[in-house]
Amino acid sequence: MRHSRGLILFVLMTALLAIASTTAATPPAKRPNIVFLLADDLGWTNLRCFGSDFYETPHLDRFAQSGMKFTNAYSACTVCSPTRASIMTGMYPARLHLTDFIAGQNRPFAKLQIPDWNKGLDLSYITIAEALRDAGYRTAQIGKWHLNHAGRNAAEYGPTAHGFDSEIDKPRGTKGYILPPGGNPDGESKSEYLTDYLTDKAVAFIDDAKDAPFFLYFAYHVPHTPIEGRADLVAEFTKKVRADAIHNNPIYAAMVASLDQSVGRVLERLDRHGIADNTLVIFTSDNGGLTQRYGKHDGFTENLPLRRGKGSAYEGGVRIPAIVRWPGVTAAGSVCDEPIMTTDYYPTLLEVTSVAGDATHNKSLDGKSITPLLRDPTSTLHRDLYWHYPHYHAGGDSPYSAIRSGPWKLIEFHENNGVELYNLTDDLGEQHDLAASMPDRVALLRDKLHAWREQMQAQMPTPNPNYDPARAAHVGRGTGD
Ligand SMILES: [Ca+2]
Repeated sequence: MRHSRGLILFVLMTALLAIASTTAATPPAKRPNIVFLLADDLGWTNLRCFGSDFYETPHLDRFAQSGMKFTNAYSACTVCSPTRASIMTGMYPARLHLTDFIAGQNRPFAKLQIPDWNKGLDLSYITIAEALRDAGYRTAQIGKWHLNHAGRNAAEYGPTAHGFDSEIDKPRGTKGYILPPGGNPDGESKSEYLTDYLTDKAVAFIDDAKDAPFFLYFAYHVPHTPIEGRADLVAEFTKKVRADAIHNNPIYAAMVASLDQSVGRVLERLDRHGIADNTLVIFTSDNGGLTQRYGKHDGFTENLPLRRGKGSAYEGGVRIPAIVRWPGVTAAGSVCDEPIMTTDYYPTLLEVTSVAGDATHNKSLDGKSITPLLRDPTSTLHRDLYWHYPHYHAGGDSPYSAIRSGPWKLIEFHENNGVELYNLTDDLGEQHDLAASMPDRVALLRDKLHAWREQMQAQMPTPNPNYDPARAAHVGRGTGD
């Protein structure tokens, strides 16, 4: 009896001492590293863990299992540059007046004339890279930027002008995704496929920066056109094509596989250095998958069950995969259905890193921190989301604005001021336009959309004096990619 009482006391004392020593030994919280992985034109269903029936993404699937998957994640725009600007600034493209891919597309005889928009991200904005760098982070940009002012000195508006300590993109002489012969002599992979080359640079940066808080913004080119995969992967997927699958392009599958392998290598590097537990990793895309050009289905990929793809006002244009892992916060394998947008990452990253940022810039942030969702995926952000695209696009629709409010989505097409209304909970594929049967709901949402456009001082398209119905689809000079 006495013996057991003594043992209990001993155990209690040991436990108390252990707690005390743990408390005393806990170092001040280390600021987390940030790794932001951005795919280009990757559609909502284009990962296996988001429903692809053909593409293989084992590394991203495992990553999703270790973090939080967002099923209602949106790009701020249906094309590249504006979404990238929204990530860098936390603001809506409409507010930035940067609303199309740089340099955009000119339709001289279309019904509407597009506004005179900003073809570059002005230096007056404090990008997330600048905010983090000024707080002591090492910052690196690797891959595609697409925020340069067209026709001006690229270095003047490139990543290093916008807060990145370093920037690396494709080497000179690269054709599509293929480096010039001998173009990657120092790379770990020795591969002459662009994605592998950029991944070599990304892991080399992590090797070098592992002891400091760092922000790595790795913006892939895949799976954007040209559709061109690494030969061994194309051969592998060519053997696996199935006639009954929604996704059936082996070259596109090879590009997605390259992306997946790259994400695997980046995540492995964090593990190897023992810094994964102190690194927040975001994976997402900049717009939906490209499914058609000039009204013709191009067969590259599909976003089904979503309607349409890149360039379009429908969900296929703007709903994208998103996975976030914040170790110690996001529950492994969790799923969040609350809508989020690429504008949200700026305030989220400020909060996660405890960086104040620039007070003036922050007053105009349109995004909301998603940290409540990362802590509890069932919580809500209580807000509506908006899009404004006063442009024509080869992939899809004419100029439009849209709002998502709860399950409702209202699209306003500027050529005729017509509206379409969908309930995304009942009708994810946007097949049943409810506008005619729900005039009150339409009026409410249209008022909200117009009030938001006023607040943004959004640029509107105007009637085109050179409108020629016979030549409306003609693409003039000044087209970009
Ligand atoms: Ca894109």
